[in-house]
Amino acid sequence: MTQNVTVPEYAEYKEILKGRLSPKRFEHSLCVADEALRLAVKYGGDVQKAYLAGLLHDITKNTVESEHFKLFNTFGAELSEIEQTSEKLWHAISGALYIRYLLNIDDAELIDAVRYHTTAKAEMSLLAKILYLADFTSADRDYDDVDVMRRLVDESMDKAMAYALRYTVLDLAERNLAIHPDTLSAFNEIMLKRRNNNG
Ligand code: DGI
Ligand code: FE
Ligand code: FE
Repeated sequence: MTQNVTVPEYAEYKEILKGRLSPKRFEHSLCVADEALRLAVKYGGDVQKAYLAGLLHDITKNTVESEHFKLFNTFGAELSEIEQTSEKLWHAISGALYIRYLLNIDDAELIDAVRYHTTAKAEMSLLAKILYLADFTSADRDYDDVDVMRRLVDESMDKAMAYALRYTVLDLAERNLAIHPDTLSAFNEIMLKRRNNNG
């Protein structure tokens, strides 16, 4: 496990999460928090913030449609057509609102990391990348190439971002799902960066 790094217990947040999430999703949140902490230690991020972002990132994942839209309306979030029609994207938007306004966590970087943890975007902060990748490599994850993803995330953040975004774009295309412009921006950014670095 992680060496000598301590983070607060966050018992109150865990209680709130337990009340809002299925047992499996609660377990996932704890695993993403642990993995985000590990990556923050490895890549020099803010360990406490990474853990908290991991813990809270899916806070509205098991929320019914009406509650998502209540949060959007109450806090003035305007959704694009693709956001309105892609329900998997709702929890990232409503989750950021929930954390900012209902939990009163006034930390723009943490809120932004949660907001973009599903689509990614260009010019992500270190914290946002840590959360995005921790969601792919947390201990509870079990998809075909999770071992490749776990190897890459320990090798280089850029390699891991490139692999994760390629995986996501291919998966969405294969399932005939619309690809969010933020996902494509993140994909293009990392592919151009790798091309330039490779000469
Ligand atoms: O909430 P998790 O399951 O832990 O993971 P997540 O927040 O990364 O959500 C993954 C889901 O989001 C997966 O079903 C694919 C979907 N998704 C990610 N990017 C896009 C997307 N769906 C659409 N339509 N467009 C995207 O760009
Ligand atoms: Fe999520
Ligand atoms: Fe998640």
